[in-house]
Amino acid sequence: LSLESALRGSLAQGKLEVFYQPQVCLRRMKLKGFEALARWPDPNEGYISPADFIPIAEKTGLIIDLGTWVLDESCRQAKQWAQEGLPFDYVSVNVSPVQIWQPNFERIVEASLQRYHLPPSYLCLEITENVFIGHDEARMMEVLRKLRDLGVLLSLDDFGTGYSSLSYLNRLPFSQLKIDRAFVTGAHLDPGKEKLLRGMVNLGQTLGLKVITEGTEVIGEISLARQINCDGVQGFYYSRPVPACDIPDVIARIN
Ligand code: G
Ligand code: G
Ligand code: MN
Ligand code: NA
Repeated sequence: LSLESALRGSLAQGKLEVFYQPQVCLRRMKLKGFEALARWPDPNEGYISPADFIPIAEKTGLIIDLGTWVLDESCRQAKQWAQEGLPFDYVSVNVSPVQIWQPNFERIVEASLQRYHLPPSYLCLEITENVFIGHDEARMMEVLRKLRDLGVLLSLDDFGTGYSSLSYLNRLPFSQLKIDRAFVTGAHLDPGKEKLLRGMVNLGQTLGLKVITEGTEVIGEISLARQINCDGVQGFYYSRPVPACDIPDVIARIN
């Protein structure tokens, strides 16, 4: 059985899961939101990493169905948490470049929001900056506008590693910037790295974006993020990605 058909089978049989990783506001010491991350349970290996199956899903087109499912399940879960009164602002869902360039992608997003009567501000879409490769800014602007008009938040993911252009950062309707963990890991131990991170945070905030660091794993990185006034941190220090049922405990530990 190829990995692709096994993945397709698991998706069809409802065997995929979504884990959630908190993002924390250091200024208020409160939970801000969660990133939704796909998980593929394997009877022998525990979980197969999305780093292994997302690229296959993208190559085969399966990412369309898989991504639609993750989005829908995340909206369902966000609505449930909101109804239970959990203190959070949004759930962030990764959107593959393959998904965003589908015609009418915004209809798919709208359908999930409506299915669960989820207010759109509870949903954030994480778009990796590589989404721009091979497309012009005008087309990108059109797609992002349609999504923004729904009322969802847009986050630029993996900032600094891909096809970065500071000119689009200034014009496209993102509300959040996620600094890739390559710039965060060990930044408290390396003055050059620290300056770069500080500069990236200032740049994002000057452009009116909320800035989140990824891969914030040890206390030194947390302290630095606080010192340079980052809007939020995500990483193993506060929590690994966990199943939805563990989230109330994680919040109780953070807030
Ligand atoms: O959760 P983890 O760190 O193992 O994820 C590895 C990679 O897989 C990350 O780059 C993450 O963005 C990506 N990924 C995880 N879940 C999804 C998903 O639902 N959709 C897309 N497009 N990427 C995902
Ligand atoms: O590319 P994306 O930003 O979607 O990546 C999310 C991935 O980062 C997930 O696979 C998640 O498991 C991983 N991740 C989250 N926090 C940490 C961390 O503190 N350290 C490391 N090494 N990886 C992390
Ligand atoms: Mn992401
Ligand atoms: Na990233």
